[in-house]
Amino acid sequence: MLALDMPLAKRRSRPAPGRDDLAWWREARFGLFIHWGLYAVPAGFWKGRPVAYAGEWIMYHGKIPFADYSRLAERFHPRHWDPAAVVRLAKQAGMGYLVITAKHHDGFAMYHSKASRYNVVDATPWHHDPMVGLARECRRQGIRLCFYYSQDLDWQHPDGAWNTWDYRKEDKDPARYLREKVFPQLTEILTRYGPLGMIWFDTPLTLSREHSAAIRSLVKRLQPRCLVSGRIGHGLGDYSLPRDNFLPPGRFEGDWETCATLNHTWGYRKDDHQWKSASNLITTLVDLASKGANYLLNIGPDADGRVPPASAARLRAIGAWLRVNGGAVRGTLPSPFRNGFEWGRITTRGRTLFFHLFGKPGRYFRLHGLRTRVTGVRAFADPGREFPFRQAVEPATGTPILAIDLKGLRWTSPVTVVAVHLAAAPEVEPLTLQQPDDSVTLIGPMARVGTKARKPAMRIGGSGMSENWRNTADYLEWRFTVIKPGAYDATVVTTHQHLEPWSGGHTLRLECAGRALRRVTRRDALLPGLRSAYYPQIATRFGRLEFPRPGNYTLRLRADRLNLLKKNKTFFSDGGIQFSEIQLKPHG
Ligand code: FHN
Repeated sequence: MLALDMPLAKRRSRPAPGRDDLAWWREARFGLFIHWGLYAVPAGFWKGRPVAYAGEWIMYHGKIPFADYSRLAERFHPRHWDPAAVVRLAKQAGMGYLVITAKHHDGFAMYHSKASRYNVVDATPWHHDPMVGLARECRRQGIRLCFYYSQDLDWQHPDGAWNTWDYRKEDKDPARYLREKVFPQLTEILTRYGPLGMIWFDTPLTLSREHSAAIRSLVKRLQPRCLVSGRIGHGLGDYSLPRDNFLPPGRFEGDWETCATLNHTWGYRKDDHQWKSASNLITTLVDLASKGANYLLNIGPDADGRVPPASAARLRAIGAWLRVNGGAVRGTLPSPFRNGFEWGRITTRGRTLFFHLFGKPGRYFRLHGLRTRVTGVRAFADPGREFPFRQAVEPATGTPILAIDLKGLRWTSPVTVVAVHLAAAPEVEPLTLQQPDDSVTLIGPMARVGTKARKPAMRIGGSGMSENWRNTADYLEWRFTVIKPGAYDATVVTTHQHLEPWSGGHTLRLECAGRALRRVTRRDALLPGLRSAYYPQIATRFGRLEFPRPGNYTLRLRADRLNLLKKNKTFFSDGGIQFSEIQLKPHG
């Protein structure tokens, strides 16, 4: 079964817009995604049988003829759709923008389109354009309205991509599809509903660069300040998107947004009850903010227009947390450190660092690597409560250490924030440092990519993972600081998108401190943690390294033999190693 989960627009290849058009979006950090369409009627089942994968893909995975699928419109009469309540929910959740499907891959317009009668007003007994009320409520309640528009995949139009069960692939003419449907419909949504925050394009699979460029310029001509999502393709978006539900190993560079589900589907499925917990969602929001990414979190209303109560409850729980802690998330900059921490994450605002503690801390909290002078430490939720602190330099390695006495901190689950005020903008040690829990974690974004060939083919992609590791001449190399000498166990962590095959069986060599450890990557363990849900973090134990004295070390990870099986190749993965990190932990 094909599982399409669209990646990238890897890095923004165009300069940031002159005016800061992204300012509102960066400030918001958190938005509501709404997948709503005809697919909510079958809700994941066709002729009584479940059709696997996300609900909005039912037409594709069931290979349902357009003649049959389109009849779902006759049953679309969402009596409970309440745009005021939907926008209120987004506000209660603490979100700053809302992105709703104006047209998804099934080709059905969820607004009154003149360009195609296959739309919610002309084709359903409801005869109602939900976007009119939604736009009005967004204006009234103060939230940015944005439209999702599937510009490439379209299973209704004969020239749209990927419906090859109704229409012959050879007959498809993408230019005609753009001319007859995409351009007219984009013109409609950009001229009828007032100023839009963005058009959220998706799945750029078959359109050429020229096509994507033409789509972009149409948007900018009609609404110059309207943003264009990274999935317009060909690096033409105003910001980047990793794959769905992706959490990066370290900080992103540039502007990013991770879109994510609350359960495992985007469009409503009546059998998907696997809800993420509110704690998981709050922690994920913080994780992404600390890495410089927005979080676009999805709801899939049912065919009656009701938001699943489990979704609403979770969004309200996030909102309750944000009402206290929103100032440490919204409008913040990412952590000055490129890596995350076992204990939590950091966000930044001017001269203040916000330490987001993911678990109840011990009395003495320590942080390695902050060079800037600290002027005060307070509980974010209770600024009257100050905590004593001390800054020192570890003599053997010169590592700056901040120690805070957190006695009296009221820790509230799932994340408690401590504000650390600085005398100047934060400055941190550039090398990877051993952490106070004695671990050292080496992530892709902090590696140097080297090669014995003329030029490395491998790279660390914009989302922080290794890409195109297809040549044994290429390697990854880190410099890092060890404070406590001794024996350490080395683990190499690789990953894969959970619906795609894992690429293992590569013979890797880890060279460090005069030792070489050679292993074949295999599943020795699956590491717990947020990222494992969609990108299982697969640990291969490599054995022991000795660090005889404190100081800086170099570790090189090279491949002696690459196991590049064709069957591991997918639409989005080159079939090679997807390197996540190396962990060094005290032996035993
Ligand atoms: O195929 C779509 C999918 O249905 C959904 O809309 C997601 C949201 O990011 N985008 C595509 C897959 O990545």
